[in-house]
Amino acid sequence: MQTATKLVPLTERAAWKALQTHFQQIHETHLRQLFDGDPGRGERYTAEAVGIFLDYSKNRINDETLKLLIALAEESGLREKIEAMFRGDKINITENRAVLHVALRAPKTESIVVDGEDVIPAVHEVLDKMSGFANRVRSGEWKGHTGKKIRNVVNIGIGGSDLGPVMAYEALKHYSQRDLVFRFVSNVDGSDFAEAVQDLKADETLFLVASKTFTTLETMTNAHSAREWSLAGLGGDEKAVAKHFVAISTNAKEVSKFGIDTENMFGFWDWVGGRYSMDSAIGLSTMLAIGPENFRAVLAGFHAMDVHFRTTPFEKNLPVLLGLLTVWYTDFFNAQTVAILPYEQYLKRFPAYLQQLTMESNGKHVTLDGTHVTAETGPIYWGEPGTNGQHSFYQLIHQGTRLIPCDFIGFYKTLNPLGRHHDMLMANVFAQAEALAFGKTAEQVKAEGTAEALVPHRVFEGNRPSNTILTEKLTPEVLGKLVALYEHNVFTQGAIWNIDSFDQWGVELGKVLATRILGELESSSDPDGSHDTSTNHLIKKYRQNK
Ligand code: G6Q
Repeated sequence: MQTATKLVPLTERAAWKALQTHFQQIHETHLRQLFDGDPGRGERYTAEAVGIFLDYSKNRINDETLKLLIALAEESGLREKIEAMFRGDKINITENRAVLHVALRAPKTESIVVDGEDVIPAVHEVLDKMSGFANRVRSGEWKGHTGKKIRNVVNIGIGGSDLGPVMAYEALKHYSQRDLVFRFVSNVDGSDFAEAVQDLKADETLFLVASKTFTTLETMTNAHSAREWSLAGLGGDEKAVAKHFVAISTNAKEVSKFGIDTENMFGFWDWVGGRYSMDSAIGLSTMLAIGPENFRAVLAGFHAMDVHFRTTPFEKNLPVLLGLLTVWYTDFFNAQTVAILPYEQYLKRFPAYLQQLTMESNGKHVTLDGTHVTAETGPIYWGEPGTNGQHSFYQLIHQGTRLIPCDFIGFYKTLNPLGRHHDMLMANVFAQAEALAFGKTAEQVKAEGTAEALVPHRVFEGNRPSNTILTEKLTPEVLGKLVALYEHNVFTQGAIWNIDSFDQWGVELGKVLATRILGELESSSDPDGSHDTSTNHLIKKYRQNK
């Protein structure tokens, strides 16, 4: 195992200590005061790059906070860590792997060497193979076993092999080929598969089995059920598999074992983490939906943000600023969550996608050198698209007792202009962020003629922080930029906490835990009762009632 450069524990770093003192001075200061004392604040605390505008003025910070957070980033080795990732160093030390999602969107002219080999030519070879295949399917040249055109594409995968593809399909539906139907099956719950195929015909249906390892229980179970369903609908001829199944994997051996010709396999590499893989061959469903050219535009968007992250000074660096603000609230204000609030219906799965990206990456309790962290790590990410959330959980953000930093994401233009809809949507973004920051005082409430007894209920304390992210409209390129913005935001947080943001031992545990119990649920003889009494009882109850 490669070992990490030893860093001074986070809470002993000089900038951390300075931030602690500074926190005592600033944490009671209201955003109203910060704005009153600085007429230029709303324009000054902004940054814009690659067409993405960030207003971070409604955060509980001043120039000193920013200076100290940036000093913390420097002391935590963020600059060197960024370079190490882009260079292809094996920064995922617990799996001894490079972390090179940035190579997936690097232009052909770049060179990134891993274990003595430049990985860029292979990346472009796979992209070209995907493009050829996508063009054949989209044009109808690729025929199913009975000679029919493919009309339905079903992606089977879970976790990183599902959430990115689903999110990207939903986000870019506007650009999709509308005569192709896309479905996504992930859960081992048979209802997921049954519902996905219930109105489809096998002779027009193509399955993409997306699994980095090709051993994941859920995906393999669904893939085998898909194989049976497909063959049953195609007269049982095994040869049909070649026309109706393709694999996306790093494991050629298991792909062949399943019966998929490796000719129909799209590869990627161990240096692509599942949750960082939507821009690898795992994005084949996206490419089938929006076409190779649009897919390359997604990659160009990712790359533009990569270059920004790697080359821009921290004080103007969008992912760095977002990451540092999250550390500020998580570790000093003890905020436990971050709300992601996209005001764009097509981004309805973006918060779910970010949940995996952020929480699987930074849900860690030990540092790279194996010692227990000395400060809180990964906050809980959650959210829903606006304005829907406003009619439910925003209540708690406005008037509850917890501090919930919010990221509002809005667009200057809509993809579906319809009367006044878009102005109304955006008016809500600005109004919500304003209300959260400035609130409404008892005096203001009284001045509105509110009955005395109701005044406390109608007071909004304000001082609730938020970022507002604005960009032109939701294009393939912009989606790439937004995802990369959060990937590097996560990286920044992980660098400060000095954790391995790229392993996932908790997820690996889940992959093995159920296997033993499955045997006990299916066995004809009574299990030996060797679990705790609760688990033994639950197993018994299920066996009696199933
Ligand atoms: C992602 C995780 C996890 C993984 C799934 C699917 O970073 O490792 O979500 O993507 O468990 O794994 P396979 O692609 O190997 O089936």
